[in-house]
Amino acid sequence: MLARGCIVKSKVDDLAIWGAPPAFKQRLHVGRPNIGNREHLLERIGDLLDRRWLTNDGPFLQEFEKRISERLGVKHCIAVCNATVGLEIAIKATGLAGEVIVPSFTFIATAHALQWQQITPVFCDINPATHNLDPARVKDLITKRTTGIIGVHLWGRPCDVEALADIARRHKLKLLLDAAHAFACSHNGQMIGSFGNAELFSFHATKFLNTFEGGAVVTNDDELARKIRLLRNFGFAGYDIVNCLGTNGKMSEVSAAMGLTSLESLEKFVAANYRNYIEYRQQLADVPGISLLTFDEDEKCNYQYVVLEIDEHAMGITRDQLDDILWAENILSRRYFYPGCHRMEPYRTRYPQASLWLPETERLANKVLCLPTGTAMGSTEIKGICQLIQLIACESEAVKERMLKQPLRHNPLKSYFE
Ligand code: T4K
Repeated sequence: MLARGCIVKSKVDDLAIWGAPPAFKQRLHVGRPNIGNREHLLERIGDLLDRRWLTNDGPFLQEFEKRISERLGVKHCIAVCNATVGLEIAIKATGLAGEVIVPSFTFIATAHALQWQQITPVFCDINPATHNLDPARVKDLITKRTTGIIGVHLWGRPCDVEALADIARRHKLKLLLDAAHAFACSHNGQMIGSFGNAELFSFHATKFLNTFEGGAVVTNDDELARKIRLLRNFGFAGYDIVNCLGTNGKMSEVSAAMGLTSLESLEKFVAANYRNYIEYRQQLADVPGISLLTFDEDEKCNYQYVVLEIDEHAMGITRDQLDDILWAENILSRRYFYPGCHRMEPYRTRYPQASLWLPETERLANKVLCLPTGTAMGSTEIKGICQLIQLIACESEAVKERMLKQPLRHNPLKSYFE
């Protein structure tokens, strides 16, 4: 259902941050789930209840894994309960230990999956043009304790897999790719999923294709796939044989049913995201201080994130001021991935100097703002959001001055639930 009904604002006094009614009655979320065909989902749920087979390598899970492998052209897909556990399993299966090089400009799960296993995440700076790991900086961070690199395809845009693979090969390191954002995206015509030793997708509710909670590890390596399957199921190698330390990383049948239903609508979800992206791009093109992250249209892409970079000098107000103003209007923009993993615990305490070697991460974490997209968003909402941003940019001097004088009315804790 679309969140119709937008109050058009034409002057600074109309802004909800000073107490006027918000532009949107219903809150607009960055991570509003896409829902496929309900009847198909409910039919599948009926089937699994009739079968009384709810989890543990059930028929829906097997079908889901097969569909993903075929779609991506990768030999093995091992579906998991969420991408964080999938990453932990992939890390263990590839034998990572000691130190692993990761970006700090990513969701905290990338770093936590390492630290959870007492492996040190070594934070590396990014290339500001791509928002992804800078291979030149990766090289500088390799020590005797380094065993691997985890690249992240942030926003679904591929990281420099060739350069990272080259470094990994030369230094005998493993390469994992956190592809949580990159399902159904390609790089040089090849689907993301068969790069590095293994890649990892998230199918969390907020991802453009969801299984409620869920994820998948994909690889072309037979032996690695065998290990990952073992680790996903407590280490069971047979009916009552456990021969290694495993965990419970299984995806349930109801999640796989949602996954199969979501896959049926994948093209529709991508089309909605693409339409939204084009509308934002057109309507924000001339706003001073705002640049919209673009995608390579020659590649396959899911367009699931609408990412702005705010230049506060050109726009006249800061990213955080814009974020506060939008929230008051019921537009729940997100400062992903502020402030960077290195400024979150336990890393902030352990590596208090990290910001010194992460200048680009620091800069970007203070500039990025994500806007709502997905099938819950239509032209009316996007037009309303863009008109507001245009108004704020045009009147930035007045807005800034008034923000200094007048305390904010809305809840600064930014809860989703009123
Ligand atoms: N690697 C990377 C690079 C990742 O980005 C992620 C996850 C992972 C690894 C780990 O994947 P998983 O283990 O989660 O499979 C959200 C997601 O929870 C997280 O999966 C995702 N990345 C991250 C980028 O976004 P939060 O903390 O921002 O979620 P939350 O609860 O604030 O929700 C976001 C927005 O979506 C809110 O406005 C509320 C709305 N929402 C959320 C849910 C769950 C809905 O409208 N409906 C819903 O059902 O992390």
